Order: sequence, then structure tokens, then C-alpha cells
Amino acid sequence: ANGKAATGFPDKISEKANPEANEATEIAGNIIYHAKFSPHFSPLKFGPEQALYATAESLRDRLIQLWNETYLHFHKVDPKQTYYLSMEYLQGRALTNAIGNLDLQGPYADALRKLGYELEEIAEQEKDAALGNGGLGRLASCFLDSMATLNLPAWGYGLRYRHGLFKQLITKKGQEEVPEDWLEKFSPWEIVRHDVVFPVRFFGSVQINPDGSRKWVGGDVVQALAYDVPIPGFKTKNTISLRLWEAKARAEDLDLFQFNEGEYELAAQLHSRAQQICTVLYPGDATENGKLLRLKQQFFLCSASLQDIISRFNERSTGEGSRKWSEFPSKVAVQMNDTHPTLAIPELMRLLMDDNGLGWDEAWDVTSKTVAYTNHTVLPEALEKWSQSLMWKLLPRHMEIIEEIDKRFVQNIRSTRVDLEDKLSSLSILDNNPQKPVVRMANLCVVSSHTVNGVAQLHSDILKDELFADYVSIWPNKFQNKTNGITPRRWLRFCSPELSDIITKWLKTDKWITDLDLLTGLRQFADNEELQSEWASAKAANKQRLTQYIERVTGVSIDPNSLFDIQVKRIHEYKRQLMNILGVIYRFKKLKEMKPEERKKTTPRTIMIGGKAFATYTNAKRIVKLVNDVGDVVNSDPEVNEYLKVVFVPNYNVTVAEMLIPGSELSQHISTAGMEASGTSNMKFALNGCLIIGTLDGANVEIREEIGEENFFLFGATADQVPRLRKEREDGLFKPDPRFEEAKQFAKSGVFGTYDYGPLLDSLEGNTGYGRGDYFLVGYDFASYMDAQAKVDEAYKDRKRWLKMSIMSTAGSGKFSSDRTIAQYAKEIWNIEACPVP
Ligand code: HBZ
Repeated sequence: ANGKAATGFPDKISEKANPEANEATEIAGNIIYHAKFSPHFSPLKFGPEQALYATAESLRDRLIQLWNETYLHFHKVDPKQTYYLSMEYLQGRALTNAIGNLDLQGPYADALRKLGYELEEIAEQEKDAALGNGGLGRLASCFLDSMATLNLPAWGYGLRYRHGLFKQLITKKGQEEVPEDWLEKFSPWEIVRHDVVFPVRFFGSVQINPDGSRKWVGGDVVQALAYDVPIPGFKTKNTISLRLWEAKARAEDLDLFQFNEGEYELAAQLHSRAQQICTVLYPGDATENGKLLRLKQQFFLCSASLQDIISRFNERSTGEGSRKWSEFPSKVAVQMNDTHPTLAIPELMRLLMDDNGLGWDEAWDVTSKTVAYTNHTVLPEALEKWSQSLMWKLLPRHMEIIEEIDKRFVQNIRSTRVDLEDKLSSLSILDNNPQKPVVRMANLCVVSSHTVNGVAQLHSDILKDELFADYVSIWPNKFQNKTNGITPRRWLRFCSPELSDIITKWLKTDKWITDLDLLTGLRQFADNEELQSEWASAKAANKQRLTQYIERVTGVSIDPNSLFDIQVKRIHEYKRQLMNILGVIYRFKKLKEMKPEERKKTTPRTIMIGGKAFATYTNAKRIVKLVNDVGDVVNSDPEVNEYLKVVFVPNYNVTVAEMLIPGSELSQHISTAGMEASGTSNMKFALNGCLIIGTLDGANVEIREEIGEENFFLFGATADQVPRLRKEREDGLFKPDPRFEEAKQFAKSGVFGTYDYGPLLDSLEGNTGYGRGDYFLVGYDFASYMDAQAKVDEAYKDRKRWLKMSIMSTAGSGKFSSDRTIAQYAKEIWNIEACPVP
């Protein structure tokens, strides 16, 4: 606080609030009103936290009004509507985004100033809603922003996890996980809908009725209760919904008799089982119990969402009796975000057949015209497979339906495609391997969906040519590409207002915020000295802000004039953070060997690495520890630390990204080619004028095409070379670059502490039998990686050239707006049209 209003309410403001008062005064009055009358805090204090909640509630009033108008408008027009089903959303903070999208930045900043606060300071108080793991969840959140902004009739469905992604602490042991509680106080952004409740069943059995129809009965029944998070579009009235389900037991499920006998746990068994469902995002699934809980979560999302969708379909019926089911696909599109919501398929079949009396063919026609599937990975270990016995236990009716889908598919192929006979064992949905019979969820998705898409051109090509090649021969028109995108509101306009203002000034319009291709207009000024100097000062300001942040969270002071080099993403061997840190180790060794005058000629760098490792992923955790250990040694080395700093940025999340990305100059997207489906942070960095060092993987390929190859530091094997290189590595035919050997030896030598990095580094050996024999080809790509890094150092010395490249990056990023992605989904997959609220 600025000292003015740290405690108590500034009463003068509320008295001043009258109909003639300007907008800021009115808002200030409204904030005070909420601080006084929302019963969340006792009325003694008006600190930053109270100010945040009161500010958020004042916005919530507006959002609810817009949400209602949008709902009623959709109800009246009755357009076809898309439902995005996702187990994950990485929303981050909502305050700045809501104020920005409602175009109330000025009035809110003024209002808070009247109350003694800066808007930024209040925004800082908010916790991230981190209901996701990484790229897939953040993509879903960017998509919601674009759906609302494009006025599309579309909603998101998800789960209201109490504990989202864990908080990462860095200790002497490396990464430690502690639970995060975004609902600790409450979320001002959600609206509980006590009237939107659906029963969801688990376990039980299938009852066959006298007429031959089937009904799922018995088992546990849990209630799904809806919470709506309003999603405002940018400068439009349209405000859509992210509907998150919470699991609740019914009152009658409390066994009062047992309770009165003192058997409290037994009496409340169902309550506690219901509560488990939405307790954590991605419960560990190493154990049988963990698997069961994860499967329950997936089904819970699918069942509740589909019941809700069907009830809305019926509600919007235009009078004369009930609607024809054959109309359903012209009113509803369901998009499955990866295979996690695959159970939507058998659940929709079940609801149509068992609850609404449709026959198989009719139900299948409706279902397969309604659902579409997005694939986000080709890594075999990440393709979901569920044990058949677990599925029979939890979802007996759905297993019958899946068996029938599989049987009909196999029959159909047998009778029409004899050439595929020997492929059927891999094309079928059920893998009946007697050792471990499983349901292959991706196969169920491909067979049942009208459209299957990858998330970048290269990835979609790999899906068509490899993973799903035989399906392509059956359904050549089912497969599409939808290159990912990011919302330019959060990822440029709001996270870097300085750069945004410069762009608006030079383009003479701010229309680029919703028409990102307009950024190409910057190309003609890329050499202009005036623009370059403005560009450099915006970048410098963002670097300064980042410098202070790093000092605050890590205690490491970094040089804002050094090259800021960042790699932030989940820690995974295929993303090759290990290659990055080995490069750093090599650089450190060379700097140590140099004479002082030689060192002075080098390009000073600050290398920042951040990201979370899955709690049980041992090698990923070793990488985190190694980065931290290297940082400790390098940063305290007086000979070298003027030229090199290494920082592990703790607890990487959406909010941290909003700080890091605008302040970055080089970012690393260095996965083994063919393994990163798309990447989306690469787009955020490029949009913010940050240069990329990267492989020809995922969306890097398209980014390089758009911004120009001369503005991209390329290295590494291409995806089509990878299988041959792996084979050569296995056969001992690979001759490692001496720099690679030197870096590994130095890492093992003990300079970076006593931790045993042997097992981690041995995973990079080609034929030792350890790990996967350098499956990710760090050894092969290391040489060209180091060469590319040397080019980076040279380019950075030429300030004018670097600034031009930076401007060209931003100028070429228009394609990567999620507005473009979502417009393509709307047209080419969902067949929906804009429905703007008048
Ligand atoms: O989806 C990511 C891809 O790795 C990335 O390349 C792509 O840009 C992004 C959006 O399309 N995939 C994930 O983030 N995947 C997960 O987070 C995940 C979560 C639960 C799972 C498996 C994967 O069971």
C-alpha cells in the first residue's frame, strides 16, 4: 500500500459516488461497496488482499451481466455450439486479463489510485489458477480467449480441482513439491450454479430389460455441480463460460444410523469417495488406486458435460414437442482435447440409446458426427491405454459399447479391406493381448470421430504418415492440421504494454490485437533507427523488471546488459534441457581456460532455465538438480561470473512466464526433431521479439518460415533422419564431437558438487546399456547446437542486426494468434459461426 489506505475504508470515496461521477469514481465506490458488504473479510482492514477481492468482485458484476446477455442471446438464436472438453486449463491470473478485455484499464487504475493502490500491486495478490500441467492446458485457455473474442458460440468444460499443479520448491535436494491451494480463501471469478446438478454413476452393473434394451444400474452415484468461470472476449460483449464440475455426495448417502453408532468414516464413505474426485490434478497413477481415480475423473467430466449439453439441446427446442435427435450434430460439436475425454464417445452413445431410446445405428450416426479429436503427442508412452478389467469394473455399460464399436469396425474392415487384415491387430480398439488386455483410447477416438487433427504441420504429417497411416487409407479425409496459436492479448498486449504501445504507434492502429497479421506492417521499419531505439528501450525495461524479479526469488544478481537466454517448459528428456546445461558447462570450462583479455571479448550471457518435473520422473528431477548445482558454482566464480550466470527459475507458471517472456532475447526450443508436437511458448517468445535457437521440430518449422530463416538459429537432425541416427548410435557407429565428451567428463569430475550425476549422464551413452542409449540424440545434435550458439554470440555483438532480427520476429508472428487457429477449427471442423451479442 502507499500508506494512505492500509487499514479501514476510505469512506469519502463511497460518499462521492453518485450518478454524475466519472467512471473511475463510480468504480472506486463499487470496490468499496464490495469491500464492505461481501462477507468474506471482517470490516476492519482494507489491505491489498481485501482490495484484490473487492476489485475482482466489482468486475464480476459486469462479467455476470455480460455472461447472462450472451447466454440469452445464444438461447434465442440457437446456433450450433462447440463444447471444448479438456481435463486441463491453465488460466493463470484473471484480473489484468478481465480489465484489459473489458477495456477498463484506465478507469480501474484511476479508481484504485483513489483508494491508495497501484493496479499492478493489486494484481500481484492474485494466485494462479493452475488447473493444468503444461502446453495442452495453456492451449485450452488461449482457445477460450479466442472463442470469446471471435464471438463464437462455444464453451469449455473441465474439472474444478481443489489443488492444481503443485508448487515447486528448490532445496538442497533439488525439486520438492508442495500442494498449491488456489481456493484457499475463495475464487472471486466463479459462479456456483446450484441448479445445474447431474448424477454421475460409477461401478454397478448392466440390467437387461424385457424389451432387450439395457440399463446401467447400481454402484455409486455422485453429483456433479457446475461452477461457471466467465470468459470475456476482447472488446466485445460476448462472454462465454468455462464450466468446471465439482463432485458432491448426496445427503442421503450419509448413513445416519452408522454415524450415530460412532462409525463416522464408514458412515461418510461415499462423501469421502466423492470428494477425492476433484481433489488433485493428475493424481499419480503408478498404483491401481491412482489409475482408478484418474479414470473416474475422466468419466466424471464426460458424463456431467454431456448430460448438460443434451439438456441444453432439449431446452433450446423451438416449441413443437421434442427435437429430432438427428438434428443434434447440427447443433452440437464436441472437441476432445487429447484422449483424456475419450469416454465422451461411449457416454454419448449410452445416453442416446439407454436413456433416449435411439437404436445403435442412429446413435452412432449422431455420435460420430458430433465428436472430433485433437492429438498432442506421438510419444508411444504417452498414448493412453486403459486396462480392460479396470474399465469393466468402473464402467460396465461403456465397455459393452466399446466392444460393440470395435466389433463393428473390425467386421467392416474385414469385409471391405482384405489388404488390411494383418494390420487389424494394431488398428482395433481393444488390444486383447492376454498378458495385459487394454483399450487403446487413441484408436477409439480415431474410429469414432469425424475429424482428427494434429497441432502443427510437421506433427500432423507424422500422424498421417506414421502413427495413423493405416487409418488414413480407410478415411483419407478425416485427418487435418490445426497449427496451435496463443492469445496476443495475454501474451503481448497485457504482458508487455511497453512493446505494445510502440507497435501501435508504428502501425498507426491497435487493430493488430485482434488481427495479428497486421504485424507484418513492422517489416518495412525493421531497419529504422528510431524504431530500433524505441524497441531497445522497451526490451531494456522488460529486462530490468526481470532482473529485479530474479534477484528477489533466487537471490542471484544478474547483469541486465548480458544476453538473456531462456528455456522454460516442463522438464522432459525429449525437450533436452540436458543439452542446454551441457552447453553451459562447456562454456564455463572454456571461460575458465581463457586469459582475462580473451574473456572480455566474449558475449556475456545469463542463462535461465525453469520448469517442473513430474514428481516421479527421476531423470527430470536430476536435470533440475544439475542446473541448480551448476548455477551455484558458476555464479560464485569471480573469474567468470561477469560473463556467465546460470539461474534456475523456480516454480515456472503462467504468471512467471508473463514476466520472463517479455524480458527474453534468446529462447531455446531444442527438442529432438519429431518429438515436440508443436510447442506454444516458442510462439510467445517470437511474438515478443525474442530470437529462437531451435531444431526443425513442431511449430518451429512454421515460425522459421514466417519470420525468415535468417532470423532463426537452426541446428540439429531433421525428423526423417532420426530413425537412422538412432540405429547408428545403437550400433556404435556414432563418433561423438570432442566438445560433447569434454562437457560430460567435466560434469562428472565433481566440480559441481558431490551429487552422483553418473546415471543421468550415462543415459547419453550410445551403447552402454544404460537408459535408452541416448534415445534423444543429445550426442548427435551437440556439435551443431554449439555451432549455432557461437553464431548467437556473434549476432548479439552487432546491436543493429540483432534489433532488426528481433523486430522481424515480432513482425512474422501474426500466423500464431489463437484467433487464426480457432477460426480454422470453427470453419473446418466445427462448422459454427459467430453469434455476436448486439
Ligand atoms: O501440448 C503438449 C505438447 O507437448 C506440445 O508440443 C503442444 O504444443 C501442446 C499443445 O498442443 N502436450 C501436453 O502438454 N501434454 C500434457 O500436458 C499431458 C497431460 C496429461 C497426460 C499426457 C500429456 O496424461
